[in-house]
Amino acid sequence: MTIGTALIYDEEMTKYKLLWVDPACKIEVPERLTVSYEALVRNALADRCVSVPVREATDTEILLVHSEEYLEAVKKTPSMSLEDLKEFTLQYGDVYFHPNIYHCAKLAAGSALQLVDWVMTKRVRNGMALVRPPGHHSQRSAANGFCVFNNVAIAARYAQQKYGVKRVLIVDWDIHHGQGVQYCFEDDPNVLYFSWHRYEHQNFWPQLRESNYDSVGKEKGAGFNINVPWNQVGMKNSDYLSVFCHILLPVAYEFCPDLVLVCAGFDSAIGDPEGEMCATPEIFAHLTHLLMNLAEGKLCVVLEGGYNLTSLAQSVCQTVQTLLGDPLPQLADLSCPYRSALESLQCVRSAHRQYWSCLKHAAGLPPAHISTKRIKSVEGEAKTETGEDEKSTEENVWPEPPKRFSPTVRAASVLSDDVTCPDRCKRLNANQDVDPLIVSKLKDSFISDAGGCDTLARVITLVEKMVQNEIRSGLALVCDVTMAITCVVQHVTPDLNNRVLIVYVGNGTVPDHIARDGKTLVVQITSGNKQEQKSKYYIPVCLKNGCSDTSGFMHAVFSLLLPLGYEYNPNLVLLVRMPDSDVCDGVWQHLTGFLQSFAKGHTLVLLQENEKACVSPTASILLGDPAPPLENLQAPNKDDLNVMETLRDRLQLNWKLLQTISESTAAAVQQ
Ligand code: XS6
Ligand code: ZN
Repeated sequence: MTIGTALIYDEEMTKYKLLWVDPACKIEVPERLTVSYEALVRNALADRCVSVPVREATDTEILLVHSEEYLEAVKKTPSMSLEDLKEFTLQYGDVYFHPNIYHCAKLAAGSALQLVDWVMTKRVRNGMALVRPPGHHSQRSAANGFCVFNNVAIAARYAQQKYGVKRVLIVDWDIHHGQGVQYCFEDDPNVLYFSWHRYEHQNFWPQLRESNYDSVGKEKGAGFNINVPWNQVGMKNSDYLSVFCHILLPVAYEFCPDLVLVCAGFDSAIGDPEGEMCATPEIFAHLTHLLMNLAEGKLCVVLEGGYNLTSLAQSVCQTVQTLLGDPLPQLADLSCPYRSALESLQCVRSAHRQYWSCLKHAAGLPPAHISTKRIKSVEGEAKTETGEDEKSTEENVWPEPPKRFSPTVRAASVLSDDVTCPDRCKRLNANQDVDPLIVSKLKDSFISDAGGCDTLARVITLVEKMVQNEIRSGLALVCDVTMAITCVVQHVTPDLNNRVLIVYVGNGTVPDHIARDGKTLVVQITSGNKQEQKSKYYIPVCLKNGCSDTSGFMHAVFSLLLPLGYEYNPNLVLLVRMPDSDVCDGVWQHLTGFLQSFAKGHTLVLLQENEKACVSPTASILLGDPAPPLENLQAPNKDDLNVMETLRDRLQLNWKLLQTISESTAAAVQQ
């Protein structure tokens, strides 16, 4: 199993800067790199990474994406005078040249290639490259938007060529549209490019018609370019998560990439003067985590923008810490996505529904007012692009992300001696590890049968240690799952702050008092015909062909379970698997992985005693190993889609993250 996270950084890339006055370029400073790296060192994250040296990209590699004329032109810049550099710069938009930028641009592209090399040859599982200049705006024959060579585009082509990688997913979470990446791959069905970006109906830089949602790719590449335009500033965590749950993740899983590259700009974070968005640095921990089980964990993150040095450094740390496998931060108080965000979401889903079976059922476009036409900004309303524009004086302040504490034990198990489980998963033994008080309490309230009691006592001990943050996650084989659930919930919920999310896979009945106690959210995925109970806290998802239906199951995970889990924000996740569930191991592993997003990774998996075969696959995910790829996701069954849509219709009044259409459309549909 490949472990380890690469970190690529070299001070040399701080050794160029703007040499003249240009308001458009003054934010792109060397300190962007130094503060990011220093924060990684200060937080003891750099030390935990494998430090991989940079190298220069060769001409041949640069020519994978750029023209010879352009490369030759850039090659001349190191010997240019200041005046010549200024003039050379003038032919491009929002970029500057410096005698050392060519060298740095070769190192930046080379860093992305080093990362690909180390990940593809399994010397590390994943990694991040801190580079300058950024890449995603640069085009075949043009520098643009601080970018000289298109680092990530070159890396994608290189991976295809050198390693025979077939499908590459590029996720561009920078707040600008990486039009350079789009142009490079728009007719290529083997590279799926996803970008969200500040757009404001084409009033925000680079003000391109082709950054809108209806640029879906060309010819064979139709459907493989996904643009999510943000038409308002101030987007927050719930808007970003909503796009991941309802667009990116289902499509990415259907695409099934062999490698994932991230154009990781952090100008999409709060405090950034360019993006003016409100998502907190912690969101990048989640975005990273949600991508970490694609392509068997092969994830290469490459820095793009990010201009608020505080927010940038915090966001970089959140990303790297997640790559390293630390528990995720909780995202409290996720509010309703903005109406404007929902409109964009709806437009994108509608534009892509003919290309992706996971979006087949998506609604059409919202009412006419969301046109693709540029909406001329009224003076004073939209911000002017003069550089020294009147910025709102209101300071953007946010708390520093809390430290992400890692329990010393990553995963523990309660198993009988005959069941095998990876050694890295700590076994809780009956004698040494159990508090006698717990045993006697259990005896009083629950059971007479001594054998079951011993196991339950160990389970409660495990839960207690999870609550105390001594153990991150756990798994237990129990003879009576229902009894175990009841014990765990009763043990944990007297503390009023505790919320438990129960994910119940398979048929069987969740004890009624739990399904309606209002402190526990139960999501049951099953083949049985569960009565709709019209409850906010008991949500049965009944799949016609049961849990063995991979596509239907994953659809339920993306469109229901993830949004619900994020909004509920539990302190403990109980994942229960019934013997008859028929869920296949791969799907089960991805589910287990996704649930680590919640409750700081405190997941307890309960398996019925005869489910021994899935102990090892489960433990492996709890230990942080990547899940195997899920190939061939088909369109979910039509009846199932209906069931899930009906559920969503009912629940979205209470659970706002389930919404995928804007209010105006919802109103129109109801009429
Ligand atoms: C200054 C306007 C500057 C140029 C933006 C270049 C964006 C580079 C970037 N108020 N406009 N790309 O971060 O991701
Ligand atoms: Zn940017």
